[in-house]
Amino acid sequence: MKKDEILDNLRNSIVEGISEEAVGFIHKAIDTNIDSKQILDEAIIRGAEEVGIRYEKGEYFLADMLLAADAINECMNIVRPKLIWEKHDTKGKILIGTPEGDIHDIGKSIIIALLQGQGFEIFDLGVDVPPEKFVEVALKEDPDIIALSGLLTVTISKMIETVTMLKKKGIKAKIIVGGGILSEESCKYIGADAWTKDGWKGVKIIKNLMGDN
Ligand code: B12
Repeated sequence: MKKDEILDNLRNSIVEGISEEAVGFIHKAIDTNIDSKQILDEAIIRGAEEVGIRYEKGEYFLADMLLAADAINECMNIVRPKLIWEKHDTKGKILIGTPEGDIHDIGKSIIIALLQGQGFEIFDLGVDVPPEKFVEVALKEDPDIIALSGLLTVTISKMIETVTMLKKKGIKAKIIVGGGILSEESCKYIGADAWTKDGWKGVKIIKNLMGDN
């Protein structure tokens, strides 16, 4: 099977939510020496985007999205260790989570994998995280960056609450927010230092925030 064919099959099995098939193709992709960045960009991220399009068109329902999410997460578990390119000293500590009320975590697991691949140490608080939890762990771990991921419009108000509380407690870490609902304007309202709706761009921004160009 040609490389393009393997990536197409992988993407399709993700979109169809057939986990065993997706796992089979991801192993095939790795055995064929397809670059892990290419697997992530052309099959996993594009597959996740296609699921979103189908949902928005009314062709997919919640059950379809959950099956696709399972397939994506299984693929991420396999590809994540392959994304670790640099195994030297940690580039910095990042505390990440999806704020309270929001359970979307596909984008978050992708950005975590990208950041770990670049040598960052990650503290993942998971999903549905109350502002108090961000504060508690930020005080304990003293991260360089605090990253909030969110996909629901209502999450913006939780991001505002979280950032306000972090600043009130004197936490000096730079704050980045990420996810499809964000914009320059919402970033300003939230009080974050940066925003993005693109994983690779997010890595670049975080490196800039750390002063590492
Ligand atoms: C999959 C999905 C689900 C799955 C989530 C599974 C999971 N484990 O995550 C399930 C089925 C659970 C779900 C539930 C719901 N969903 Co939903 N879901 C989606 C869907 C189809 C895809 C999201 C996704 O994973 N995209 C792919 C990833 C790769 O993209 P991403 O998250 O944007 O991440 C990228 C970047 O943004 C960036 N990034 C992400 N986070 C971060 C963080 C940082 C710090 C950085 C730097 C970068 C970064 O990196 C990633 C890679 O490039 C979207 C539609 C869409 N087009 O987005 C709807 C969508 C987000 N869901 C929506 C809704 C309404 C819901 C529900 C309320 C539905 C319901 N009626 O119950 C519930 C809410 C549950 C809850 N409380 O959170 C709406 C939100 C509308 C809104 N504006 O508020 C959307 C937009 C669909 C729609 N058009 O209506 N959903």
